[in-house]
Amino acid sequence: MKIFSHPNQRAHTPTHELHNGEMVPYAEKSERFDALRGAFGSLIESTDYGLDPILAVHDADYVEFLQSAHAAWKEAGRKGDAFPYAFPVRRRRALDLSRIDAQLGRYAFDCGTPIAERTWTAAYWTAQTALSGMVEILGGATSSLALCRPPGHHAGRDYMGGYCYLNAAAIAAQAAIGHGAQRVAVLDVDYHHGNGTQDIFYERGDVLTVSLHADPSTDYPFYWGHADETGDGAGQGANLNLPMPRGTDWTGYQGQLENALETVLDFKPDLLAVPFGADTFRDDPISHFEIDTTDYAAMGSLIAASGLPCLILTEGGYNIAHLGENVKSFAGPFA
Ligand code: SP5
Ligand code: ZN
Repeated sequence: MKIFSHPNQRAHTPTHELHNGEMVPYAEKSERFDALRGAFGSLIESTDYGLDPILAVHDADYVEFLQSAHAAWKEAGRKGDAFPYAFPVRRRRALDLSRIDAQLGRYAFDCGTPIAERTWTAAYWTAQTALSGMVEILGGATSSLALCRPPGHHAGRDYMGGYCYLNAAAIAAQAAIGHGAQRVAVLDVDYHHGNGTQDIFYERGDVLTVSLHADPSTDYPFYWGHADETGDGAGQGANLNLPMPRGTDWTGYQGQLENALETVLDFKPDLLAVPFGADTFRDDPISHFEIDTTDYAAMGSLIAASGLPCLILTEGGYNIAHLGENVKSFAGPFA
């Protein structure tokens, strides 16, 4: 299996996030990227496919915002990382405001996703890494692994959140459609609901989105990920959420994964994208599932047994000491 990444993905280095009313050290550290890369022997440097495949998913004004936000923040005389603090809530009319604080609120849905000096560079290369992995699949490989960091699955067409800026899985899925795939399935196995991916494809019948995650009535991102969200319009029936309670271990998870795979196979996709989060790990510092390192091999086996060409993309996973071995365990069963 070929494994893709790019050194620039390390460039994103926020220091803090707002968590439970306090500024705490940022959990999505660049050391995560070193741990991911360190777990694998031979890595391939991602190819640059440019902005077009990003703009096929994300709005141009949002992309321009990501590129310019930190410079605007500095120009306003601010120090450190750019944070939003005021948001245009329901029923506010759309306003195109230039003040950086108004822009940050417009394009963010939480206060845990700061923009640092080189956030754009790292997010851009995470997207290129996902695209490089997808090109490998489109070229006939049965699997590939994209070491994506910063992660992507919380980012929507025009918003960031949950440590995510550009939705790498969505960009890769859309690129596959652009290269002639008729149907693509996205099977999200991060601890948190993949709200951005769900949103991007919610009204589309050609991309199935399935997510297994902690119940959003107790866990982030709260406002998406409930079982009754099934898609809309042409996408009706093409979204499946499988929320699970805190404390879920592999025994509980396995049955839901089997249900998810049944839905994936019924959809008859040409290929599968799997945003994988090792934050379901029993010793993850911010999450509450009980999956073990060896369980990830069983998880990978079940998914690989679908026989579908599969792009794996990394998402969360905040126990840095175990991150590399957990991803390696999951990817192991794929040919
Ligand atoms: C991709 C992904 O897994 N995003 C998860 C975002 C979760 N954000 C809400 C939880 C924040 C917990 N922050 C704790 C920081 C401790 N240093
Ligand atoms: Zn997560």
